[in-house]
Amino acid sequence: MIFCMAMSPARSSEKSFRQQAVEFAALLGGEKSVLVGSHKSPDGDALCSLLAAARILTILSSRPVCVVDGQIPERFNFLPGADQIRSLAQLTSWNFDAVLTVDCGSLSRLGALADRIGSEPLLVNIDHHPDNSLFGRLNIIFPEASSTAELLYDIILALNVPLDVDLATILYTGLMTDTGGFRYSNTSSTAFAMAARLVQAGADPAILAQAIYSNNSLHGIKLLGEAAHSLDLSAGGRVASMTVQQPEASEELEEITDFALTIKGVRALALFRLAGNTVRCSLRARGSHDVARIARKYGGGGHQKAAGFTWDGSLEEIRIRVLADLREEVEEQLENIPAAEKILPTPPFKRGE
Ligand SMILES: [Mn+2]
Repeated sequence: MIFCMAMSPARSSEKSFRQQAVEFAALLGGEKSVLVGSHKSPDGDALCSLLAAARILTILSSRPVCVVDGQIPERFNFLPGADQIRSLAQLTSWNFDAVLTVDCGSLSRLGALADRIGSEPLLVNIDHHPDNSLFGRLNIIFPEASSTAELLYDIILALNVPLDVDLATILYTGLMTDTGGFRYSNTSSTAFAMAARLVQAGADPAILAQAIYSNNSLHGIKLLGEAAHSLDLSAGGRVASMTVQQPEASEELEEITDFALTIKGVRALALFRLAGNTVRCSLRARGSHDVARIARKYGGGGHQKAAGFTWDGSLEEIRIRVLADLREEVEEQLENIPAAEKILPTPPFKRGE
């Protein structure tokens, strides 16, 4: 017997999407100077969406300038065009006909760019965050898309933009990073169909996976050692905590925090980073547990599954208090854990920030 899964029609062939793609080209194409921005502290999808959008705009005869607030993680430097991404301080003048934002759910997520961009009359917003605040004149928002890179890929197909090796490499990297290397729950059949087409066009899955996932710094691995050494489980193995001495936050520390959450049975985690006289606490949760609530209690904030706060007091005091809060959180919801999550060490679902 042959089973055949019905595939939904490609977004790029849907009439309403094609109309949005045509409007995108009409608003931003034709020799315009366009600022392309994304959320601060950009991740893979944000960077790849910036670079893909810039290429589309160049083909539409416009002059894109990519700008972000925050450091570009070193591992993304290999992406074609990454050296063209500017910081706000590097902009010598502000003279744009239009603004495009990609992978950014709200104006405030733009960081230092928000003040300047908020007042731009011709603003186009392309994103897949479900809570996007529709701040553009044209908003191309599809929460069911795996990544913003997927939406740019669909625009490329709808507008018949040629897919060369560089563009395929950029789009594949955006898709791969936002699906956690094709592991998160946004890894749809559409995402795989897109990946197949990009590989056909020249993207190299092995080289790109290596560039992103097997490119750790010595510092990062030593930090992992320090963090792992301090690992401690409580609440019957459902809460993990780690402590490191690091003056600066880093991408490596974020990854270590996510990695420790994959310990079998762990539902929530706290990382305490000692920086001088202050303690920076990062909280993570799996499933429906909510750590933002706990972060807010101490003057911080964040998302349900990833939050944090800064504490100007003793490590021991805040450690005891936070571990008690986390214990309460995981015990309250003990009955609601899906059977599969009890046995599978799945990482938390993350849609690019
Ligand atoms: Mn994203």
